[in-house]
Amino acid sequence: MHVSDTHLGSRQYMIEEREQDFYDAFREAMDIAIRENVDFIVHTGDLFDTWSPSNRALTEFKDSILPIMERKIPFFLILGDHDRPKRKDYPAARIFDFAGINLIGVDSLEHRVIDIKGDQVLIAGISNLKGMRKPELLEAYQQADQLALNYKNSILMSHQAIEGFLYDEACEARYEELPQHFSYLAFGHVHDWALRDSNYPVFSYAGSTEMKSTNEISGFLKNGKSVNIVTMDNGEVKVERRKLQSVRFQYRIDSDFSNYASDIDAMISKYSMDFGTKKPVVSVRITGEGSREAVKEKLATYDSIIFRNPEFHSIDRTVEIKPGMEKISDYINSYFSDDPETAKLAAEFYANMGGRDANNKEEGIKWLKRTLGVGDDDNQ
Ligand SMILES: [Mn+2]
Repeated sequence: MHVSDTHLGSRQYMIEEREQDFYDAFREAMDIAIRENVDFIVHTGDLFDTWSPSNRALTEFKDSILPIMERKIPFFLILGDHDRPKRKDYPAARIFDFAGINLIGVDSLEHRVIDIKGDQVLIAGISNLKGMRKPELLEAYQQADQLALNYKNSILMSHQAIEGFLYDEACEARYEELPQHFSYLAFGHVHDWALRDSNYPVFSYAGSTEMKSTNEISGFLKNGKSVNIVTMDNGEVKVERRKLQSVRFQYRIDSDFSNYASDIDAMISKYSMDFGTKKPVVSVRITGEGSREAVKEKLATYDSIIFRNPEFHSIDRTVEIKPGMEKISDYINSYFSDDPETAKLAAEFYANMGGRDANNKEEGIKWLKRTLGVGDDDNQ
């Protein structure tokens, strides 16, 4: 089974129930592994939502893997960008080594060879490498490809953005740069499920098991959330999805003051069969002029739906929105996601350089020197 981006400990929208949802989805994934009688599990990163998960997240993880441990199902894991430790701490997942959680590829490419019913299977993994470590990544891919030459059945685990699956600015490698000799490329990082099985090797983003952002809603409505059940036979790979039933239904309504109520009713009649046992969470964005209080009162009348605080916009503005990346600070925060202090510094530096035009380099550097208390004084 290939599972990814479980983000245990995440609490979307600061709604209490949204923390439990991530635990439920992970537990369901582990149940599927047992039901499907899988030989082993690969998890391609972002197991936890942060590098320093809460005791609750650690406990939920432990409880969910106990049945896996009892059945001695091997569990291989790499780190994502969310759970890679900051500075010199240990990865949280390493606490569970005694339970058979095999964290590999933390600092460089690592591999294991396991025997499945007399067949040798190569499992290679490299944890998330971002930004300036990009050349290392391509080297690791080449190194991995050499290893794969010796095995008929092989899997590479990696947690990166590959061109064609996310907007280009965020991508760390091109599809053509991926190793060619593996049977299956198990990827994490992109939260929407994706599969390329028309050519060799078979490539897949298993996708997240719950929604981390409203940008995942359209992918969820189309494909649902799932894990991959992968069959390998003499290098032949077949991928089947198993949909997760516990995922909380979400929807996003973009409307105006006169139509929002009918849009909500249309959503209910179209999707109520898909709501499942959990109350759906609905985000509402309203453009134009009208009574905001009346909208809030109306939303409060729906007992069976959790509405987030509605978003109001007085003028309709069209901007190109990339997933989770509306502002330059989103790019900066994403790049330094494990180091909020540096992210803040970088954002301020950018602002002091004159922002988008960046024509005020001198001012920016002066500001930086002043802030860090280093270098020359202003006269030089
Ligand atoms: Mn993720």
